[in-house]
Amino acid sequence: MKVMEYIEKKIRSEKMHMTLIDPDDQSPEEAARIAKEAKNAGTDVIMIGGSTGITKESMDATIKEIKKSVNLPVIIFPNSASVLSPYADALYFMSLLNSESVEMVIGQQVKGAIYVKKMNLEPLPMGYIIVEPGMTVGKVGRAKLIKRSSPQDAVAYALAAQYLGMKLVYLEAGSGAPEPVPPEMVSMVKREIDIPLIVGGGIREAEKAREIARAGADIIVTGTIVELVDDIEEALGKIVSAIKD
Ligand code: 1GP
Repeated sequence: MKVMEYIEKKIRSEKMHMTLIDPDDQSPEEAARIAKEAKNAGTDVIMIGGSTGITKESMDATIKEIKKSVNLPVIIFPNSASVLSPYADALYFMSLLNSESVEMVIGQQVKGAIYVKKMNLEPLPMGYIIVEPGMTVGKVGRAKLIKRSSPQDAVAYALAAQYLGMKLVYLEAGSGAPEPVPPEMVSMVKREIDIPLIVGGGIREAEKAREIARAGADIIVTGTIVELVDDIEEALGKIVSAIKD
């Protein structure tokens, strides 16, 4: 089954959880161990990416090792066209819609397109929208951050993504954000769009995850949490059960 089909089918009956692993933060073997524990905790997809420092070598090696140990779909969450890997199942073919840099909106996509074709990667067209505080990705991506107090701006970007034919919208507060995207913003966006809504950045507690899922996120992404706890399976398990409740 194609990854997009898997996502569309799954969110008809439940909320999804995706685990983001930065290939730059640990060895490929360690990444595979994290992926395995995340799978045991009930995560549905492994996303691979990060804002800085990633090489194609670490991307390839990490994905290969993860694919050896878990049979979950692996999606590349790229920060540029130079980190694509043929070992993944799919990649977010994403545009940072609220960036001031044309390179982030369409430049890297043009550079990467032919490689996506050659590597036979499934592209998942996604509109990426960065909300305050934005953290590193907000800076690196030169985002004109959506204000936390202006959910209507997030709605406008999300609708534009849908009308451009994108299949997913991702509201991002930035990895390690002190607070996730406000639930009121999530619910306003969800009310107006018909495509699946992904929310990530700053989600470390089960209660917050539940609140955001209830507000209307179809997919919750967590990354940093796995670096903060000793027992990944237990910590992620709580988040996953909270959103799938
Ligand atoms: C970053 O949304 C993801 O793109 C994950 O954020 O690391 O804060 O969980 P965290």
